[in-house]
Amino acid sequence: MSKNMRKAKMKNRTVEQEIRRRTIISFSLFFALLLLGYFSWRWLNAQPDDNGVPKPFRTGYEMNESVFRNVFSGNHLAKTYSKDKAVKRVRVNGNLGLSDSFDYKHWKLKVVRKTGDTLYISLNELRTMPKTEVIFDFKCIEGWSQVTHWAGVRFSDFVKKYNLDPEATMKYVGLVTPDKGYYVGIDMPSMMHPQTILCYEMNGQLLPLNQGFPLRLIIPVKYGIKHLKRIGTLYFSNTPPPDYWAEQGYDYYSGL
Ligand SMILES: Nc1nc2c(c(=O)[nH]1)N[C@H]1C(S)=C(S)[C@@H](COP(=O)(O)O)O[C@H]1N2
Ligand SMILES: [Mo]
Repeated sequence: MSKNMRKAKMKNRTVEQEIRRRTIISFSLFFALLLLGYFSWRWLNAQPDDNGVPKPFRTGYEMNESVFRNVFSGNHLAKTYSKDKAVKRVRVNGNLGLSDSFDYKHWKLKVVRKTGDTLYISLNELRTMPKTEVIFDFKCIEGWSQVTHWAGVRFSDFVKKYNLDPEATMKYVGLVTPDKGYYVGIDMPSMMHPQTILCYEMNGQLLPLNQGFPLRLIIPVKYGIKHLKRIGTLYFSNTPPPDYWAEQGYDYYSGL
């Protein structure tokens, strides 16, 4: 068919013919997309399950996480504030793993080394180490935040002092309350971040019992759920340690 003939044919179509032609094209396209959608969905559901979701979703999520991790580095500090900006009445939120029967008089931090050996470290011993203060905007995933003032031992200093360098090459740190009722897993770069502290003071005084006395984690690069109160055991792992809120479906990484 020559160009001219085609033109002629088009001109010869009645309005009704043209409408019908376009309707057929639209419907065909619609059904083609419907089929495409249906088969993509079938394909997605046929993919192997990875921790409760089809693998492609997990892959997308991990890609996002890796972008975040690469942009993020120890040089990026969370914003800090002057002491007078810190609230005096610090909100108490969450008491999982803080059982009343806790024997605080005999507490020591238990650190499990790579070899399986354990260290037991008292609060007084930690207090002889250089003190690091952090005043930052503490954010809870429930939607509130407040500027609060904490102090303790920088985790990276702790690693040096107790010769935990082999452990620090591992991928994660796990933290558990003495009664094992609350537990978190944290990636090593976030643990080694200069603002991450094993914290024993709030507003210049030892922690109140409901805020983690004798020792809690303060990790400004993460949401509140990761700031475990009352550390009993600290250990190292190359696989993600169990995490209370991640098991309930919250983001494992929970970075800010
Ligand atoms: N042991 C323990 N630590 C915990 C929690 C908890 O329930 N139990 N809740 C977390 C959550 S969700 C938040 S927001 C912070 C709150 O810390 P705060 O009570 O000192 O404000 O603690 C975190 N650490
Ligand atoms: Mo929280």
